[in-house]
Amino acid sequence: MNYPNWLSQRSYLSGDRMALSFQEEQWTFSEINDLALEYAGKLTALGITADSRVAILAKSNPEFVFVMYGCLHVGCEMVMLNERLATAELAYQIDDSGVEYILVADPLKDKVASSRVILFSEIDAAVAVGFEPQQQWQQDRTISIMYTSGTTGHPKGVRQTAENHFSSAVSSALNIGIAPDDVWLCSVPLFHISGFSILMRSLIYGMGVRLYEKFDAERSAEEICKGTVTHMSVVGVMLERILSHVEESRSHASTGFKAVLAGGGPIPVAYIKRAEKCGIPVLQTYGMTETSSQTTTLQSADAERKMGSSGKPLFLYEVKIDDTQKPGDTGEILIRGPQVTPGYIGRFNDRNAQEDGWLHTGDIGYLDAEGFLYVVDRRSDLIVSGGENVYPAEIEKVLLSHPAIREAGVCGAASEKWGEVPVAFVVLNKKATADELLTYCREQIAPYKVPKRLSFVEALPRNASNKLLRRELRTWL
Ligand code: S0N
Ligand code: AMP
Ligand code: MG
Ligand code: MG
Ligand code: MG
Repeated sequence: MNYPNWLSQRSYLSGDRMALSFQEEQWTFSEINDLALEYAGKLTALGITADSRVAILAKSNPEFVFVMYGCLHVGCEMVMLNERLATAELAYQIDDSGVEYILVADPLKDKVASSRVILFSEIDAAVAVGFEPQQQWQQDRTISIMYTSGTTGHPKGVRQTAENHFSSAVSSALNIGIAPDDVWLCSVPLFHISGFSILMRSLIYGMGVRLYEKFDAERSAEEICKGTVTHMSVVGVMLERILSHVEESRSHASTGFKAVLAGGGPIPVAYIKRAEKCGIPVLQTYGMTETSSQTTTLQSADAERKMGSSGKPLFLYEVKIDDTQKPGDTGEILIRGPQVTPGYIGRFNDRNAQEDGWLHTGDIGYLDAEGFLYVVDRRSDLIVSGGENVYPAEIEKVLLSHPAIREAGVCGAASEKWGEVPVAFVVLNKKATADELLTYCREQIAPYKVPKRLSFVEALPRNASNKLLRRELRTWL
């Protein structure tokens, strides 16, 4: 099956509706489509075709959206780079994905050194060639690729197809509902599926997006209380900061505000209770890069009765717990449905994303007797800091590459500010200070991955086969 071109079709069906607003500016769907066609003509002039794979590095602003929508028209695959990553981490993803070009917003140009870079200003300056968009999009076309780390410390590039995004948007609508005047506040990064999925919903529903380049808790609280937006996606840390502002100003959500979609990691029950007092409905969700956002979502009607649950699978999806007999039994969460990625690119190209048709998430949970999912533990060793994933193996690898470090172990520690943060234990083989080692880390990994604490120890906990016991490290905190 094919889809109509989402940009052309949306512009044809509801071209006059508000598509995007940013600061004081706003664009309708037909204006957005015209801009996307203009960008597609410029990208074509620069040599990008439907067979190309390009990477994009930018902050979440309209220019980024127009470049992406230009790419959507062209039909190339987009590797979405996380702007918080360090140069070496970006270089890995650029190399692994084998992209022809890297489209970089000018303020970030120092982050990538490659002859394949095309700056946004160069795209802007290019002379567009006439561009005829494809009227049909294939269902299995890869639209976006996002890197997500794994237990090995090597990030994997996850394919997200048109079908993945379409079924995700439709399933979300069947659960949350849509109305013509809905506006979704987006201040989660567009390079994460949390943000990108808002753009996909926008094109598929004809829904407006209120975009922020950077999360601003105070202004988000204002938009929610004034009802200038109807929905917003948040991770736990963002929700907490918004609640603090609403509580401080003794205000209340507008009745026009419908819900926050809260995910990316566990949302403390205390936040949900506070949100209720502020009149902010919270939809807790369990989703991931491999499923192009939500797989299960808890409706607000069940929020109190099923406190702590991430809800039921959306209409088209299935969830089961591996190797269990009855409700309440805990095991690995398995997922099946049209939102599940067909697989990876690059060095993990031949790695199956599914076994017997099911995505093995590595997350641990149970289904209650009514079929509500409770996530009780995350993928082995995964630390979620403010909605960003941190894998101990990735940090340990960097620490071990320092000449003064003989052994390194990293685990997550609870944090009031970020939910959880990485902390490191190291065994030295020659003298070094913690400052010196942390500076070394800062040069090679994103700031949120740099251990918040580094302790020197005599030895690390290991089992009989010398495997590091990270869980034991947690008892040292
Ligand atoms: C929480 C955010 C907004 C914090 O960023 P903030 O406050 O803007 O920080 P900065 O001013 O940039 O920096 C200040 C200092 O803080 C450090 N820092 C920044 N972020 C972190 C962090 N996460 N952890 C630790 N430290 C951090 C900076 O380094 C700086 O420190 P110094 O000065 O020392 O350098 C920001 O982190 C953020 O945007 N987080 C959210 C990211 C996100 O969207 N994650 C979700 C990823 N997962 C998915 O996409 C799948 C789930 C999903 O799809 C979903 C998720 C949520 C909601 C809905 C859905 C859905 O299913 O649709
Ligand atoms: P990512 O691939 O970066 O999108 O991360 C997805 C991972 O975040 C999941 O595999 C879970 O480990 C974790 N996660 C997402 N949503 C929840 C949730 N509601 N509760 C607990 N963990 C979650
Ligand atoms: Mg293509
Ligand atoms: Mg991730
Ligand atoms: Mg990440």
